[in-house]
Amino acid sequence: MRTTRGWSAGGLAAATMVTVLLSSATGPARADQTNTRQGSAAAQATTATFGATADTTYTPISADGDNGVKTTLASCPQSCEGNSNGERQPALAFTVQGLPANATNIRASLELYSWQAFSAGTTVHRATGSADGPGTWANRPTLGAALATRASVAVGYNSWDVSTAVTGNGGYTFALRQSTYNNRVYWPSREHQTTSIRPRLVVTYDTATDPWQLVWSDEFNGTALDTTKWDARNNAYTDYDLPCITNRPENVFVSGGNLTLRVRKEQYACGGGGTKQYTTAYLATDKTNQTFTYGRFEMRAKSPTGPTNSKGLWPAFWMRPQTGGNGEIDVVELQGGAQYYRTPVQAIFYSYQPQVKQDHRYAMPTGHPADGFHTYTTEWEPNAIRWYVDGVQVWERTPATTPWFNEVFHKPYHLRLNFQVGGWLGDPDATTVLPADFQVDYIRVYQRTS
Ligand SMILES: [Ca+2]
Repeated sequence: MRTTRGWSAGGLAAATMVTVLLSSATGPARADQTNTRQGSAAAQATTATFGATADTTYTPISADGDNGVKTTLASCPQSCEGNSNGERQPALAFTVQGLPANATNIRASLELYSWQAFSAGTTVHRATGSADGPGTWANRPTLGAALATRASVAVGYNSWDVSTAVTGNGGYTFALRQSTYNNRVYWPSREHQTTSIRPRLVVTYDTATDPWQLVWSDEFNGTALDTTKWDARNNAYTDYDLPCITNRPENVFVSGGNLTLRVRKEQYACGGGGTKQYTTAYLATDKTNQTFTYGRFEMRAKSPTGPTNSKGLWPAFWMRPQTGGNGEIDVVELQGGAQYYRTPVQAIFYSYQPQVKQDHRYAMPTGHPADGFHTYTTEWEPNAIRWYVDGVQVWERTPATTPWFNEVFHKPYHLRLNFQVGGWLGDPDATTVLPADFQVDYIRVYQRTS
């Protein structure tokens, strides 16, 4: 084992990785899958009940359960006192509030209580206009779309499905139009002394509960690398690629919301490695003791590996056991050059000598890693490891696919971000545009709570 300056395991790991990726790159790409992230869509239903904030209380009739002042609504198609047009359409206003931003599948029912059963058909409409007052014909609401109809009135709460009208927080006014039964139907108003029979709007919604909870992240929103999280190798080099690794701002910096790993073409005296023709950056969390056993590891990044200008460039986000030894999880390898630029690589390693590994190339259906920011995610669980590109699952490994899964994937791993130059995929040539920036918007680590 050749030892590189300052550390050895990482260098050897990446060096042996390259050979195999080359061999697999010529094989047919696995068919793309379209699964979405697992475990992220569990829904929990919540019900909220709202009382009316206004209604067209009808007061003068002390009959049919009208037990006092402003305690009843009345509906009727005709023969209503004080209503020369013979029709009364009580209106009720509600304010829906407190629904969370991630509320989905919102359902709502308007519920009115009746003391008696009637053969009265009633239709609830969305309404505009005042719902506050005696409900006189002159002040009647303007009826909007019919939402729901009941053929009769039952004793107890009667409900109308108004889900199509209730879309979230906000004010909603409904009017009740009675089509049959030649008399009034009385309904307790919002001011009825018995609170348990007042009008209500029952709203039920789902909230997606994500079992993956954020446990660690670097959003790179400051002005300097957070050295409590990352160790930036300095004045180091590997035996498998060309550059000198430095922690200078010329090679690694945080600005504009991104971490940038920059490869430069320059002559640089690199310790015992002599003069190098390129410089680069290499970050890891082993020395900062940021380690994880299982979790969802996600990077949002823009790679410099475009179709025509990136030969010999190779950014990567990967993980290694904190104690060294066997095992490696590559969230993504973003290899440059015309042959590779569209196919981010997913990989796992058991050992380097002899080399035992499994890998996969995902051909992005449109675009490529250099055309903008993309997300690269690995979900590492006790019985499966899944890879995603832009939220689409592209690969999965399990103990069934990988005989050595259980031997190496149940121990703490640390994170690595590096930007290789040259090596087994070829060195930069005259077409390679330098400096080249590997821009990382964030690194996030989630772990399951359930
Ligand atoms: Ca950011």
